Amino acid sequence: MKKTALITGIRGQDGGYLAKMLLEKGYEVYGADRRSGETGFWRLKELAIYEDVKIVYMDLLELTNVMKIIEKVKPDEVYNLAAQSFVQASFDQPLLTSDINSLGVLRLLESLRVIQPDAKFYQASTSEMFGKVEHSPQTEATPFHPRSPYGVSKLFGHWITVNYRESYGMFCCSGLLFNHESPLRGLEFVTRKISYSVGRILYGLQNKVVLGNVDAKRDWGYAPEYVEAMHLMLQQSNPDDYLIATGESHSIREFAELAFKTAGYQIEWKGDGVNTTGIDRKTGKVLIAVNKEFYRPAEVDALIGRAEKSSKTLGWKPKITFAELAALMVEADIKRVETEISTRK
Ligand code: NAP
Ligand code: G4F
Repeated sequence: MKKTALITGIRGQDGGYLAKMLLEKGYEVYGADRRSGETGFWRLKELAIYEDVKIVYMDLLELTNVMKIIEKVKPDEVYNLAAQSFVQASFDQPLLTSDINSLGVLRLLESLRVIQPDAKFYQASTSEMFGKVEHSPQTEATPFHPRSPYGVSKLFGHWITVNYRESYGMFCCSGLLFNHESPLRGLEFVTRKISYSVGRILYGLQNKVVLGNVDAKRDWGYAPEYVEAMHLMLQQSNPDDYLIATGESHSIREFAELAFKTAGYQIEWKGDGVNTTGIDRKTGKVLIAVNKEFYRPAEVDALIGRAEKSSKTLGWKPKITFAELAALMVEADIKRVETEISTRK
C-alpha cells in the first residue's frame, strides 16, 4: 500500500529534496507550508514536483492547526524539517526561534501522541548542538555545548524527541546532521552566498562578496544525500539517533577559493580577522572582504563528524566531495545569473 509522508518545512532546501525522493519511491507526499507567499515555492518548481506535492497549511506555532493537519493527513511518516534555521537570525529573534524550533517540535509530538501514535517521526537535529566542541571528531556520544539560541532551541527538539521515544514507545528518530549544501541552499547561508556572488561577479553585477569569520570550519556535505539518510532512519526496525557527516572539515576560506576557481579566478589572501581580503591574482582586484557585521556573538569554530554508526547500521556514506560540491553550486549559480540577465533584456 502507498505510504503517506508529511514533511514540514516543505519550502526549504531539504524539504524539496526529500519530497522528490519520497515521490520517486511511490509515497503520497504532503508538504506543510506556513503560507509565506507563492514565490516561496521556487525549489519545488525547480525540482519539477510542485504539482505532485499536496500542500497543506500548517504553522508549528499553532497547536490546533497542527492537530487538524495530523487528523487530516494521518501520516505514516512525519519529517519535521521546519525551523527558523539561520543561526545568525537566532541572536536577533531568540524567542521566536525557540517557539518554532523547541515548542514547535513538542506541538507536533503531542499531536502525534494523541492522534497518530504509530506514525514514525524524524526530527531535524543539528551539529550546531555540539557548538564549543568537547572532542573531535564528534559522534553520537559527544556532549553538547550549543553556542547560539538556535543551537539551544534545537537541543530541546532533540531531547523531547528522545523523551517521546523513551516515555511512550513512539518511533522517534533524531538525525544529527552536519552542514549540507546544494544549489537549493538559501542565500543567507555562507556557501550559497559565495556561489551566487561568484556568478554575479563573473558577469559584472557585483564587485565583491563581503563575509564574516572566514576561518570557521564546517563538515560540509551534499543535501540530496542527507535526505536519503533521513528516510533510512525511519526504515529501521527500531528508532534511534544517527549522526550524518562527511568526516572532513574545511574553512570558509577553502570553500571560497574553490568557488572562485570554478569561475576561473585564483584567490590570494591578505591580512587576517576583519582585515582579511581575497584578491584576484590576475587583476589585483579585491573579490572578498570581511565585515564585523557578519560575525556572531558566539561562534562555532570547527565541526567535524564521524558517521560510523550510520555507515554500519544504515549503510549510508557520503559521495560528493567538498571540491565537487563547491563546483556544482557555482556552476548552477552561473546558469541562474545567465538566465537572470537574458530575461532582463
Ligand atoms: P530551510 O531551508 O531554512 O527550511 C526551513 C523551512 O521551515 C522553511 O521552509 C520555513 O518556511 C519553515 N518554517 C519556519 N518556521 C516555520 C513555522 N513556524 N511553521 C512551519 N514552517 C516553518 O532549512 P533546511 O536547510 O532545509 O533545513 C531543514 C531542517 O534541518 C531545519 O530544521 C534545519 O534547522 C535543520 N538542519 C539543517 C542543516 C543544513 O545544513 N541544511 C543541518 C542540520 C540541521 P518559510 O519558507 O515559510 O520560511
Ligand atoms: O552558512 P552558515 O550560516 O551555517 P551554520 O551557522 O553552520 O548553520 C547551518 O548549518 C547548521 C548545521 O551545523 C544548521 F543546523 C543550520 O540550520 C544551518 O543550516 O555559517 C557557516 C559559518 C559560520 O561559522 C559563520 O560565522 O560561516 C561563517 N560565515 C562567515 N561569513 C558566514 C559568513 N555565515 C553566513 N551565513 N554569512 C556570512 O557572510
